Amino acid sequence: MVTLTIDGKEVQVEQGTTVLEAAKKVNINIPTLCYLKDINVIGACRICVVEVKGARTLQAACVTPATENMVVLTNTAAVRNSRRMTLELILSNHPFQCPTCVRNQNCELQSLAEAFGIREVHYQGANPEHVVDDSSVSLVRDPEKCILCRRCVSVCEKVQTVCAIGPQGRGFDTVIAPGVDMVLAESNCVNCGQCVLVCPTGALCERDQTEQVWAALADPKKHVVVQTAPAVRVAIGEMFGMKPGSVATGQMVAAIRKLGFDKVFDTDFTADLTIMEEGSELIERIGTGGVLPLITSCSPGWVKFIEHFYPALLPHVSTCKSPQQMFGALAKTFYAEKAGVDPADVFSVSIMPCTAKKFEAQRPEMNSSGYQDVDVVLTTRELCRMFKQAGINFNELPEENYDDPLGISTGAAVIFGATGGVMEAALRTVYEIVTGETLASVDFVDVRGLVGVKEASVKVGDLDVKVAVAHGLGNARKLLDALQAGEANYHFIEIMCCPGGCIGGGGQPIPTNYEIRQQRIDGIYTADEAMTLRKSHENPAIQQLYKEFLEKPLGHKSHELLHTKYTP
Ligand code: HC1
Repeated sequence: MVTLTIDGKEVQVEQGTTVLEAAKKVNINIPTLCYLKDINVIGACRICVVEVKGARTLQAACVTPATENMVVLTNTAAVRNSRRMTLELILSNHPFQCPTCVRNQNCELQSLAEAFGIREVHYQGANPEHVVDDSSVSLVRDPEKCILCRRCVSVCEKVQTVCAIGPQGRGFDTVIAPGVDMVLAESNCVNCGQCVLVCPTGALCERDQTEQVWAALADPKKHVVVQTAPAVRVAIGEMFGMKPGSVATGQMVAAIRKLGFDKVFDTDFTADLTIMEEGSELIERIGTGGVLPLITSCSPGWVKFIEHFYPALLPHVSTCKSPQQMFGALAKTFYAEKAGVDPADVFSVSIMPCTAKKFEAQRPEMNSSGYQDVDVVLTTRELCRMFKQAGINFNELPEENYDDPLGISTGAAVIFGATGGVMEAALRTVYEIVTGETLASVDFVDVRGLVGVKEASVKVGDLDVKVAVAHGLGNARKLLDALQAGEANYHFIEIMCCPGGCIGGGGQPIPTNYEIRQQRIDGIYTADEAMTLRKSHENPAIQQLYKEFLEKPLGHKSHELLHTKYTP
């Protein structure tokens, strides 16, 4: 341990702790722009400078280790002037587009400029012209708004191990972009949007498709249906001042209905259906000596990752489409028929915590209804924008319920939104179907939580079913490397692209950090416990769907509508 003094307060920290982290321990907030704990610790932006007694120059707190008897001052005239000058230099090379920027009022640069009272910029930057990269169906990259903090580069490289973007060019011409003059759509970007979540400005954002949805809602010929993903309900309230993890399902349903959708349905319905299909696929593969371990397929960033980086392992991936796409296929077949609507007139919208879902919806495989199964995917952030445009007072809305029958679900479905949830939901069903016995407890806690790779073994009849769960593609890579080396002796693996699972998806409210992810996960299990039914096979609407339409899991119709093949 070392003892130091920060602004007159004595603090004890472990050897190797930075001044920035030591200051946090005594509630002293040092501003930062490039810092991301454990991910981007490069001292590049110089906003976190502090005075250290005995040092000749100001020191960047994020990269300066705390030492014994160190005396640190974080709020002197020299510190404030330096931070102000640095901010002015950044702003001198930044477009003044705040009112029209997607991150207006949620921008770290804007907040600091405000806090430091910057009313004028005394420097003239080079302001080179850069082209906006809008080639991706999920993400938009605007290099002029980039402050070169490299957070996006580090997340893409260290957390996701995708390395789709990096610094290109030199000096004022430096841009963060895919290499060799590629645009995002041509790169190996998996569309996860983790870069968007850490971008301090509006240099990276989702592709906004709200206008397409407004147009469909205004078209009297269109029958507009919407599905909402499990993870949206525990995050959306944050954009209206609620605590992270608040379960705002009923208010969200009411607000969506106010926008004018004809039906408000739930992705959770098809999450239950996924468990019926994927659980049956697991049982079949175990019983017939099929390819094991079976790996989940519902996270589209993850699917693109395995297609790019481990194509030889694709036979392990479940043939099940994701719940989003199962819903899309059913909306324009089963539902359209039931509602007496021409499927050509059904406009199917989904609300997702995920930017990669935009990519998934337009994959050529995803049109088994004869149309594009899901027409538009909006992120949580885009939906909130629509609420705000419509003047909806979210917090004051009385709760409403989803429409029937595609709005009926169980607790097993809502936990899809947290890492380990798909696995837990599958175990609840597979156990009871295989053994014919009722589970004493439905809570498989070993697969819950934010540990990167989790393992468990569950006795199902005579078999010890071995499972593993990874979230974040860096953790997925560890499991895949083990699988390739013949060291992954599992029956079933769940992989979610984003850290924490979908609750940490790239379309979620900003900020999304470690603590907020944990709070949203807590919200997911609160929502699970509040459900009357907590096992997918007990969902009466799913039982009815099989009776009326699909016949049986893995049956002919299921294969036509609910399963797919991914190709390298
Ligand atoms: Fe997800 Fe899924 S859990 S992938 O994270 O399987 O996005 O929430 O909707 O499709 O159900 C996302 C979330 C989501 C699908 C489900």
